[in-house]
Amino acid sequence: MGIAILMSSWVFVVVCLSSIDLICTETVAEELVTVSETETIASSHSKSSSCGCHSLKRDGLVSVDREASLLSEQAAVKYSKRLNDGMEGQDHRKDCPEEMVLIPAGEFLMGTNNPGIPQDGEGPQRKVHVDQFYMDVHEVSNQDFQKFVNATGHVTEAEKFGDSFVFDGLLSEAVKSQITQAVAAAPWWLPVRGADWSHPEGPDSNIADRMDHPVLHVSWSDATAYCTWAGKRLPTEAEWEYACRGGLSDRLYPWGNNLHPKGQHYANLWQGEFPTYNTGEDGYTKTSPVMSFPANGYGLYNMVGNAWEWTSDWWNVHHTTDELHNPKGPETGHDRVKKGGSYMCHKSYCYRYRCAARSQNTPDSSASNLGFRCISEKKVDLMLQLPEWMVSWSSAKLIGGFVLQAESLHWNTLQRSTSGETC
Ligand SMILES: [Ca+2]
Ligand SMILES: [Ca+2]
Repeated sequence: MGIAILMSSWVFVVVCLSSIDLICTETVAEELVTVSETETIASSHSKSSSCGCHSLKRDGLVSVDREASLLSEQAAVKYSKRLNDGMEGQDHRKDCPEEMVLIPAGEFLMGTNNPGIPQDGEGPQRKVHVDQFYMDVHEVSNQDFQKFVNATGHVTEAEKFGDSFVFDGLLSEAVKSQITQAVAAAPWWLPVRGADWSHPEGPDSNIADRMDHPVLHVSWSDATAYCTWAGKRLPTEAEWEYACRGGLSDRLYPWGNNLHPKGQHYANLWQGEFPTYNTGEDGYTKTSPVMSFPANGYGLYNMVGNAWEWTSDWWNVHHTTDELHNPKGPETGHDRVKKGGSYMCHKSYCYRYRCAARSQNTPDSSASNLGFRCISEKKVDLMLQLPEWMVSWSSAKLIGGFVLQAESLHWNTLQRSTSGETC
């Protein structure tokens, strides 16, 4: 399927904040526009948007001056797992263990009665009971996903379609010069041919120096295939949010209500002005290692920030206030729920790095800020902890083949689109 056909059918719901923090939502059809050599993407954006988005200006690469870069590098060390755990100087490969942690059964207040973004369906607050489960302590890393691909031969949807969305601030000039289309309502998202999980910024990029960072450019179907292969599954939104809260009640973030306790960063977010200037004050202008920053009360890292995380629920903004046990969301839908926000989230634009916050994408969407983690009823470590040579290619291929066959039926019926969250 050609990229042009795909682009013309994509629908975007853009949520944005004006300069006075007025939140508005606009649904825009056929949002990909052709960019001529003389027309800037910013100008095409301003023509098509009337929800305050016009105040956002795109002026090329995110600029990080030298002084800011040095401060960012120092912060990256400060918020590394090794320093947090007093492990400085130890084997770097142990920074990213493939572990799960028990999330005990309990009840919690899901959602909020003081929504930061009401139209996302953050409220009303309701009591939910959740059975115990085990959860990956960190987002699935590139290293984890590499093992999956090696064992199964899985081809991601981004690879099948031949493109994925990348934040323009991450792209090389060589890649940007070949792009002729942009998302009018969110011009910092560019469809990049050849962008996929192992080439996050397009064909001239790789993941060699970030194997312990979250895997990106994975669709909901890719995430489901990975979890199935690992003997796990995606969390429901209720399970994810319960785990995010880390045993705390009715708090904004996994660690409490203060975004910067004692002046410290607890998550990889965006500091500066979105989308033009990221100071990297927290150490990272892109993704960070999956076990950077302090873990929450359950031992989970980066539940908010770093990479968005897919859940198994279909998207819906209307919720019952009845007490529910292990809710699984609507039975059908168009989009899947994602949680936690990413390194691109800033309060002025995307105040979604809260446990109650939520957003959505169609299941076949992929982007440079969207990943996942898995859960299971039983602790599963064996498969992923086996040395690669012990994972029989033939047996794993059979397992992977089954998954791929099942998923291919789903893929054939889907149109790729980016809807909802655009940050
Ligand atoms: Ca950051
Ligand atoms: Ca995350």
